[in-house]
Amino acid sequence: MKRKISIVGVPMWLGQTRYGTNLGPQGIRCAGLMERLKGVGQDVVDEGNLPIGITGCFRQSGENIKNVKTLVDSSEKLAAKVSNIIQEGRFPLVLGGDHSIAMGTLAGVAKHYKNVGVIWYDAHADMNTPETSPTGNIHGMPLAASMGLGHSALTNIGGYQGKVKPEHIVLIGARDVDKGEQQLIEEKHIKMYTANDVKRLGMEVVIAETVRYLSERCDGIHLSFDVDGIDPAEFPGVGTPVADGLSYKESLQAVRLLAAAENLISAEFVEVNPLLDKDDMTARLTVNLIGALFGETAKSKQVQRTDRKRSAEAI
Ligand code: NNH
Ligand code: MN
Ligand code: MN
Ligand code: MN
Repeated sequence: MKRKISIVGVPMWLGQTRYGTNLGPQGIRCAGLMERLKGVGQDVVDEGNLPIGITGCFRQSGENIKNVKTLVDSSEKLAAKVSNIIQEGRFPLVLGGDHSIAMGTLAGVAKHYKNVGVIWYDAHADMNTPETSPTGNIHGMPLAASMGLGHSALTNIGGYQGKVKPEHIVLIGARDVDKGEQQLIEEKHIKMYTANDVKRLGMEVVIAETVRYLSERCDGIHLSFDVDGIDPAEFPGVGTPVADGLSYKESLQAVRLLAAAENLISAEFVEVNPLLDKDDMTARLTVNLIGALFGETAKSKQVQRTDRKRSAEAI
């Protein structure tokens, strides 16, 4: 599908404790993102990184939550940016940064869509509150906050509460879910395909069911893609690796299937940490995933390679 894409990078890392996810947007760009999206004929502009101006390091308040103020400030900026992009009739492609940025993305998207559907592709459920979080890291809380649960500073981002309804969420790839999160998933009947479910059912079935489920209930679908959903053997550049993950191949299949979804309205790719990466593997494969989400196929990649070779020969 042709979409008018606006890229925005969010160099944020204070949603967790390992420096480096702030370098994610640049790592993904340097792995060739623009060239690849243009190569499949997409109208794409790169709006650069959000000026979020992190000055300090970690700060822990009295409560079990870290860096609230910094995260709220940057999320407000991101929410406004994403909302503007949608207002202009364009598709926001947000590059993280850690997963806390999803609070801002969703606050911007949900201004325009009353019933936004969310695909949360992740090893984790990110549904903690300060009461249930084992770490106090906000990147483990954005989905709860977007549902209106947790710290009031987070739930009120964008100036309103309840961006996403629990019945409009589908978790894919989960395999490290904390106790409080598991309770919430059961209590709210949140749809979840664990990494094992995906192995059992096959990704094609999972995505088909997910798109059908969300299309019946929602006016648009947002893809929140945490790259730690993929097995760390293939995606080593992440701060919280969890074994027995989804394969890169399955993930490529997932985004290829989503490329055809007309009601896909926004996407974010988060948690790439270039400092933990091996030979830029994670960044490069993330570009493959984004390319595929916007129409790259095995065939189109082949054509692009040949074209590049020809123009190199011409010089
Ligand atoms: N559940 C843990 C926490 O809340 C880990 C979250 N880490 C993530 N989430 N990377 O995607 O701290
Ligand atoms: Mn996450
Ligand atoms: Mn995760
Ligand atoms: Mn855990």
